[in-house]
Amino acid sequence: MFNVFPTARLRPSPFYASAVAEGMTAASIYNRMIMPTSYGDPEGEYWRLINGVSQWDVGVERQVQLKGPDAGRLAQILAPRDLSKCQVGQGKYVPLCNHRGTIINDPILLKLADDLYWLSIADSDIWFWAGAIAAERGLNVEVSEPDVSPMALQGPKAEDVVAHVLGDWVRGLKYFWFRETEIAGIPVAVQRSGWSKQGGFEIYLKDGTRGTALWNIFKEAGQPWGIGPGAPATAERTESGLVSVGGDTDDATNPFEVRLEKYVDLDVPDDVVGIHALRRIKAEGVKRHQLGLILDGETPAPLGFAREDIHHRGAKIGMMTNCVWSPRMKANIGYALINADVQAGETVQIQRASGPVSARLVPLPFL
Ligand code: THG
Repeated sequence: MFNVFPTARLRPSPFYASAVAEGMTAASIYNRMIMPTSYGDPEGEYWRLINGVSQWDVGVERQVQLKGPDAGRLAQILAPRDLSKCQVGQGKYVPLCNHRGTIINDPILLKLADDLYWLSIADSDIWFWAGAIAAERGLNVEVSEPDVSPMALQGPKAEDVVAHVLGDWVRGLKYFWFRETEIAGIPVAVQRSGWSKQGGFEIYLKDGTRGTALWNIFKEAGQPWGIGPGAPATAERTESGLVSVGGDTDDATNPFEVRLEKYVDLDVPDDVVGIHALRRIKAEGVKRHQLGLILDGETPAPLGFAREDIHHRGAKIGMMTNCVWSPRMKANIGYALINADVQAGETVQIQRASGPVSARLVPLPFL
């Protein structure tokens, strides 16, 4: 074991002390922050997410705030998805692309007011990007990072816990919709969202000094439902087909290649960043696509993010971007990013460090 020293550039989240107190045993770095990834019982943490309710420090999902008269215009310029009908209190999943149509982030956009938006980002620096584009386009909008940190409650029993704390109105929240409120005087936004397909909520803490207090309120309220600490789970998200931008994508991946087509609207205005490239890519047809892989063998392989080559009939057709043991499928599963002419149903060979392994290509999601 070694010690991690949080610094101004390796920022702990407001829930970091709680994560340590809960017995955090592993962490990663995301958005130049510490992201707890395990509490010592990966299998138990997985089943708690599938069957119960799991509490996550996801303060690394940092917010890019757009504020001012042109906030809505900037949001639309950044996102190749039609936002014209997005209402105050609504969130939307928006792939962000560069001018070549390459996906650079996939935040949840929250519309807090006509002149106030947050982009709840994945792992890349969007403040520079948004600020530069706003300035180049001469927009009247301020790009900043607010004091806002998400904590997630995920799993089939999350709704009962959140309703116990906040009231039954949360049961009526639609997917990605949110409401700003207070919990024991702590300012929060409560959204039906989270990086799993097991259902749940995210509580966006709006005062970084109150992290421990907020954590403990949900920890205590969740006792009757067996709440416990956890983290975004590679196994569950892979089974569920969720995309991890930067993990499953490379520096040439467009949204069509990784099943995000339904979040792209090609008829957004011409000033949207990347839209010309996306229209051209769509017209020419995508060269690669993302499929699931079910690997041969019945013993859990080590977690893999190595981007191993995939071969089909003796030729390299692409790469495996992640690989994890699925407790529900009892198999090692992963994602393939491969030539679009090789379809589900085919058998391929993955060039693993331990030697070649056969795998079957299947549609996503697995479950
Ligand atoms: N919550 C918050 N911020 C985040 C994430 C989150 N920022 C980083 C990262 N996760 C952003 N990426 C995603 C990816 C997928 C989803 C949410 C954020 C997601 N997708 C669903 C799906 O693909 O099935 C639903 C999308 C839809 O239908 O609109 O939930 O988790 N605060």
